[in-house]
Amino acid sequence: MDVDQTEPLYRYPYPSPELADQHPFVAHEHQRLEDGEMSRRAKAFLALVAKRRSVRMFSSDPVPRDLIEVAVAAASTAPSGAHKQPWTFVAISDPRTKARICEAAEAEEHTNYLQNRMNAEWQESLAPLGTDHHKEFLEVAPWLVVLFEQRYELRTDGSTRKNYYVKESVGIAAGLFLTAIHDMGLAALPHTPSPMAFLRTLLGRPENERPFAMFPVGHPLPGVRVPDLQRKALEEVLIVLERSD
Ligand code: IYR
Repeated sequence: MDVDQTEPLYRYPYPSPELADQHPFVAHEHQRLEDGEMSRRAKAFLALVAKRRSVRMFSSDPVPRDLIEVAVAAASTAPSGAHKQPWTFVAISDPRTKARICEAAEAEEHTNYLQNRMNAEWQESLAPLGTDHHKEFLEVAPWLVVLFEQRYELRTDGSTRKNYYVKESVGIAAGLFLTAIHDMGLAALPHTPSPMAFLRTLLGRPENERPFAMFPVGHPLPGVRVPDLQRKALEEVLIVLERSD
C-alpha cells in the first residue's frame, strides 16, 4: 500500500504556532546520511560497544581530569524527564576519600556476602562473576565517579520541584557515561555497594540526592581477566513486528 505523500504527514505539527509563540524553538541541526554510510556507522558502533567489558582490576596510572569531565559532559547530554537532568556526578581522585569509600563499601559487602544479606539464589547468580567483599579497585583506580539521582529538585532558595522518570533518566546517563569512557580507551565498572546511602553523607551531598551507582574508572590492569560471558543473541532480545507490503 502506497502512502500518499501528497497529503501532509502530520495534522498537528510540532511545535504548534501557539507553542512557538510561548516557548523558544530552534531548527534541529541534522544531516541525513546515505544508507551505506548509516550501515557502516551502525556496524562500527556495535563493534565498539561489543568490546566494552566491566573490569575488576584497574591500573593505578593517573588519568587526566579533563577526560573524566568530557565523559560526564557526554553523559549529561542524556534525555531526561521534562529535561530536568536529575543527576550529579562526583568525580574523586583524592586518595583519602577513595580509601574511606572503599572501607565503607567493603563493610557493607562483608555483611552481604559473609552474613548472607544476599540470599542463596543471588549468590548463585553471582558465582560465575566470582565477586566477593573485597573492593580494592575502589582505591586503586585513579578515579571513582559516584552518580547521584536527584529525587526532586532542590532550588537555591530552598524550594523544591518534582523530577520525573528519575531512574530512567539517570540510567540512560549512566549508559552514556560508560560508553564515553569505553570510547576514549578507558575502562569502568558499574558498582553498587548495597546499601550505599553512606555515600551521601560521606560526600556531603544534599538530602534530595540518592546514590545511583559508582564507577571506578581507569586503564585496565595489564593482563586483567574477565569472565567469559556470552551476550544474548539478537533473536533473544528483539521482537520485530514488520510491515508486510
Ligand atoms: N554489590 C555486590 C554484589 C553484586 C551484585 C550484582 I547484581 C553484581 O552484578 C555484582 C555484584 C558487589 O558489588 O559485590
